Amino acid sequence: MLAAGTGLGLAGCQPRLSGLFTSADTHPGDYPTVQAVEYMGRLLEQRSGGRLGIHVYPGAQLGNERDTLEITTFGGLDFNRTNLAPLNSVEPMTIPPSLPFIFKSVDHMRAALDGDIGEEILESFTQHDLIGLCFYDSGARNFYNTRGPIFTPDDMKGLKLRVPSSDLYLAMVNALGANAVPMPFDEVYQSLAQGVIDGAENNWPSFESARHYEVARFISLTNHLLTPEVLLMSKVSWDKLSAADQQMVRQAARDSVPHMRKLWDARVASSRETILASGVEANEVDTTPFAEMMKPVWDEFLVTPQQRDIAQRIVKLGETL
Ligand code: GTR
Repeated sequence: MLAAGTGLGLAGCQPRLSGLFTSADTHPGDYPTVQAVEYMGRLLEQRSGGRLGIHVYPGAQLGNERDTLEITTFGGLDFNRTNLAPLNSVEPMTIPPSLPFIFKSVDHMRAALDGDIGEEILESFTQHDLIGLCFYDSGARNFYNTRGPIFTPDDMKGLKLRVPSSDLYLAMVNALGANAVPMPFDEVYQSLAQGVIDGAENNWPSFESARHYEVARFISLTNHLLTPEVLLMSKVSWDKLSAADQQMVRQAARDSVPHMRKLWDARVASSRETILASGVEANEVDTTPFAEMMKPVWDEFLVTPQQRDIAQRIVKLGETL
């Protein structure tokens, strides 16, 4: 009944059972995003009397986020958990929550995405044949590298820093004086180890679980981005569901968010501890000059009135917190 039979011949893809949705994630099986979608699958199983469930393919085994997004768009995958960054070039409404320094804190990010702002962004995916179901936390991203601590933008000059495939990230890193190198997430460890790049930027759990910290021994706490994760469903799969099942899917996704946040907060703490215990040098950063340098980047990427409206509302909401 679901997208069964869309047979793409994906390597490693098990035969699709009726009622068992497929989902892709770039992270390993114990990562909070994977665990959250599996939890959602268990909710669906309970609520549908065993009729519906989700099989998550973790560890980028079905491809990097750009590839799996494309597969999801034409129905070869039912669900996809990705970051908003690879969607920046697809949907302009993903730009505001991806802007450097737009969120003051995790609470600010959660408040924005739990309300109307989040709903409007999720809605914007429909025109791309994707159903936006919910946002998950991705914490704050920091720069890390193999060379030395970053205290000021000057310290970034000439560093080759990996960014996800997003023009916004590229512009951000280049504006700070480093050389941005777009690259899929699963290639970063090797590129760091081989010296192809000097560093990257990510949250504590990704820095830890992808083992980047084993090579990049300096992390500078710039907290420059809190770009969230998103759970998307293929519209092809969605359209095959009854209205009642669509509602059940939406609700199960929503109900997985508080669970994810608990897992997330615990994972941030444990990843941070593992990294610091391994001797990685972490330094605090006065982010004022970094944020200043992002003004032209905001102007360049906030193009439409809708984008500017969302960005303004996010900033305003931050002032009330
Ligand atoms: C992580 C995110 C992944 C991926 C990765 C990246 O924080 O959870 O989905 O986008 O960053 O930088 O490519």
